Amino acid sequence: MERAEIVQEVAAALSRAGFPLVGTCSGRLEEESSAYDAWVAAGLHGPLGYMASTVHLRRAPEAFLPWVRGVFCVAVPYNTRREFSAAWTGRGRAWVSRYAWGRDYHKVVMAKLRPAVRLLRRLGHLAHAGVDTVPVMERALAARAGLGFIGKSGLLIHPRYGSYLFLGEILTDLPLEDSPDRVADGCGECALCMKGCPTRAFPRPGVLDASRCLSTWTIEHPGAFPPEAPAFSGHLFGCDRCQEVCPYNRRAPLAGEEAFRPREGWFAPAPGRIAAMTKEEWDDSTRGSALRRARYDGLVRNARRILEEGGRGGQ
Ligand code: B12
Ligand code: SF4
Ligand code: SF4
Repeated sequence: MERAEIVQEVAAALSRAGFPLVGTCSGRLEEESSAYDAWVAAGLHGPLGYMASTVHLRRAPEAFLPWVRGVFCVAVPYNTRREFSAAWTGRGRAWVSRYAWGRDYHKVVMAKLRPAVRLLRRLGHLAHAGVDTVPVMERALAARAGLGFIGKSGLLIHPRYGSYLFLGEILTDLPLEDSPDRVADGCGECALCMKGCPTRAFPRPGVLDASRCLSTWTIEHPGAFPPEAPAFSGHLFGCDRCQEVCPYNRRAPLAGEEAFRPREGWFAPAPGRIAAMTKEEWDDSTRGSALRRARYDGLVRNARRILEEGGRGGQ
């Protein structure tokens, strides 16, 4: 089969699996990898030690798997319901980022990638799927594949679907090219995400200081908080503020994926209820959810911090 035919077949398999956005890129990221080096050199990865220790792997997919010659990039929207966090945290409820409302996106997206991986392998090619699970720069790859532009929020934004997108990829030995149709920057004079960030985490447009981001502290950081940790302002797990204010998300269509709908008990919960949760209750109610990344201790710790900051514990 000709290369163009294989690309068409694989792209069709990905569309059938439920990805409205599919593209290819070569995996060469010279400019972006210098930006990444500069980000780590400036210490902007903060407490995310793994972002510094894997720099050499993330410079290009080929550094991770030497046989990679091309990448199929995909995105799937998770814009479910439209309630905004500010309204709920203002009423004393705790906010769970909407990406964690439903079934763990790693599992959902990986399952959708599998048929295309199998197809590539049947056609005699090496293929390895990733959803935030391989050390590659997913946003930079997706931008090169024509899936969107990188906004001042640092997120990949599609002009129609906005930024509530999960990204995934299939690394392959099939040589592929960057999309000739890159999406042009669409931020213009807007800077709502930078102004809307509760912790002022953007030192420059598109550049995030992870040591200020609430996602880092509420999800990634284990144990007690050092004095430099910012106030949580009602955020229990992750944060959506820089996305909620983005005009692209305000007009984006809702996602059709059933698996991303909020699960019982985790949409804007009362912090008092989470702080008092037993390990068994946590285990039952978070099975198959991305919330497990913060572990039981992390979620209870976060809820206590919200209460200490003055969040109300009522039901
Ligand atoms: C580490 C990480 C985090 C960290 C650090 C975030 C960060 N901005 O780096 C923390 C824990 C804070 C985090 C938070 C979130 N994350 Co996160 N995260 C990642 C991860 C694992 C790596 C990101 C990374 O490489 N960072 C390093 C920086 C340097 O890379 P970068 O921002 O991609 O920057 C590139 C471009 O922006 C560009 N660039 C940036 N600045 C400049 C400047 C110049 C001059 C140039 C030329 C280029 C350039 O080049 C850079 C590469 O060097 C990715 C998955 C992956 N493997 O890619 C998910 C990922 C980025 N996260 C994701 C999500 C959903 C989130 C949250 C929304 C979750 C939440 N609601 O709480 C927040 C959003 C915060 C934000 N505004 O970015 C999605 C983003 C989807 C999208 N539409 O873009 C990803 C892709 C996971 C996925 N598979 O869907 N995340
Ligand atoms: S996720 Fe929240 S804390 Fe992090 S950059 Fe966006 S608005 Fe700021
Ligand atoms: S809020 Fe404005 S500046 Fe920020 S990403 Fe969206 S369009 Fe760009």
